[in-house]
Amino acid sequence: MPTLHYAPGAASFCVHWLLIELGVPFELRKVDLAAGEQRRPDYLALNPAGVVPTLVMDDGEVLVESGAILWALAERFPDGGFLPPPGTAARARAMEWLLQMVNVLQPAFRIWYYPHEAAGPDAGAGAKAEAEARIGRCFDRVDAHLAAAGPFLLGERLTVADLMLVMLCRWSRNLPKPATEWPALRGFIDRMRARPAFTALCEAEGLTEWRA
Ligand SMILES: N[C@@H](CCC(=O)N[C@@H](CS)C(=O)NCC(=O)O)C(=O)O
Repeated sequence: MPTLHYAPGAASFCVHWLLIELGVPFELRKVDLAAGEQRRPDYLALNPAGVVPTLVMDDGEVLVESGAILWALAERFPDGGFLPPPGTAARARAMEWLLQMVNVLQPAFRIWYYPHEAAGPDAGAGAKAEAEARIGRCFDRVDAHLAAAGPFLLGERLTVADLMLVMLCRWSRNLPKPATEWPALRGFIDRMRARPAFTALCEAEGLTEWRA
């Protein structure tokens, strides 16, 4: 069965969630990021970037990058319905939202949590402020979209892009203005957190904050 290398609440969160939603049997292997296990040679052999998630499939195929893994799993298990049919405009829209999340929001969070990486030890405060503003502008756009065309990013259809969005909203819980302060985003988050798979996910990862 597939093995997910994960850390609680990290970028592996959305992949773990999808595996639970799909009802696919899988194994979990925890990577202790604080202890630097992601930089051990055996882990780097799987994921040279030294980050989670890594998903090792039954056939030995190794998948990295959370957005790409979500897409691959949704394709491999199409009955789960987490992507519109191939070749449709809706599927292109799902890719568009997923890439926006991964290209715009996710890097801004990396800068907010690790500002010294982007700006060096002396300019961290400026980088953090800029990242926070960028996250806020992105939440403005997503909130307006959900208010006009929700309840999910693709309207009535839940897709892997929604799982990615919830994970990133969760990461905003320590920001001065977390995602839950945007009204349409709040409604979306509450609907997503009410899913039994979300509760199972938090239990499995030992997460007590930001529950339904
Ligand atoms: N774009 C990557 C980001 C992966 C990533 O940065 N994961 C973080 C945890 S959220 C990590 O493993 N950090 C460990 C490190 O940087 O040493 C993905 O979505 O898979």
